[in-house]
Amino acid sequence: MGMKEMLEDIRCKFEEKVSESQELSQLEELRVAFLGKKGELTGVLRGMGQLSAEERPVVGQMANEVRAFMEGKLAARKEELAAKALDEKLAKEALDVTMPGKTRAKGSLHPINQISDEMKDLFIGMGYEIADGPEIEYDYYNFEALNLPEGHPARDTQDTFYITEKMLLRTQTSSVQIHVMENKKPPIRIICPGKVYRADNMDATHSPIFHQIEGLVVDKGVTMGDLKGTLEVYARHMFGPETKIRLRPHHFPFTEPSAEVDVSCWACGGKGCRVCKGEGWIEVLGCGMVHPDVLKRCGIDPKEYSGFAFGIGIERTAMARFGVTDLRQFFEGDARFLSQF
Ligand code: 2NL
Repeated sequence: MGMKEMLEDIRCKFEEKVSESQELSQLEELRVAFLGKKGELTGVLRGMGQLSAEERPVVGQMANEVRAFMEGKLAARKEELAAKALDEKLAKEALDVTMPGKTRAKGSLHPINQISDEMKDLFIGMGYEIADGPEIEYDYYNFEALNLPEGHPARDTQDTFYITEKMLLRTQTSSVQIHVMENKKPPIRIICPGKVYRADNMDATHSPIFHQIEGLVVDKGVTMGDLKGTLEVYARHMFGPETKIRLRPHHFPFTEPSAEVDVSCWACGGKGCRVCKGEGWIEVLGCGMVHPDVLKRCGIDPKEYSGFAFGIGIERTAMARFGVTDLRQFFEGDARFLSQF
């Protein structure tokens, strides 16, 4: 076969292979196989030395044309394949804007936080500040400072989680109020919301962890009348504007006098119904005038100052407000329960 025929042969073979190629990588292989240093075209050109002086420029020109043709074919096919790849990619990534969207479940505040926030808002509106403190406390701040000395039944290890002999999980947020009284001169007007702990088994009305808000006001000339007026505002805000309150004498070691507070039933207005178990009244909190010994221990002179305090259970209030009969539901985190509030 003469050189011209060989060149034509290479050109034909190359053209066929290029048009059959489906991948950019195949094109690169063809380029190397035909036009590379050890490629077919290069092989033919190497044999040009044997040609006569007349033939050489003719074959040389033809070889150049073949090379130009092949390079042109390569570039054109490359463009075609790139366009094809892009089309495929776009088809694969096409966005169907008519597909239904993925809905995200909307969350809401936990009922305990709703009630707690509502209480905080009310007391902030009356000029109270929010005070915070540790959940792990010294025995002194949880008990001793509140007239609950060693040996007092409230300090029983049956009721309290002890960490060491002198440290425990607070059973009430009164401990925070003791810290405030130690560190600040009256007037004091604070509420202390937070988690408290009791070594109780979980049942429909008990939990080893629950939430409380305690309030404390200490100033010159604070009276039981101020306490009662404050609680009346609280009761109307939480249970409706028609709500009446009733103070029943009680005993707490840290207040004197002490009282338990009932509100008129929000369901029947006091006539007696299932909600108030026929009583017309429902107990909602405990309160009293801060015991002079408690003030004294915090460095506040009870001859100069007096104060009132109260403690409200948040779970219990939330159960009343929302008609929940099993406390455990507040702690289970079942979205079917929580989404109702
Ligand atoms: C309840 C209701 C109460 C207090 C908490 C208190 C705090 C200080 C001084 C005096 Cl620092 N009192 N808190 C007072 C009365 C009731 O909580 O049923 N507790 C067992």
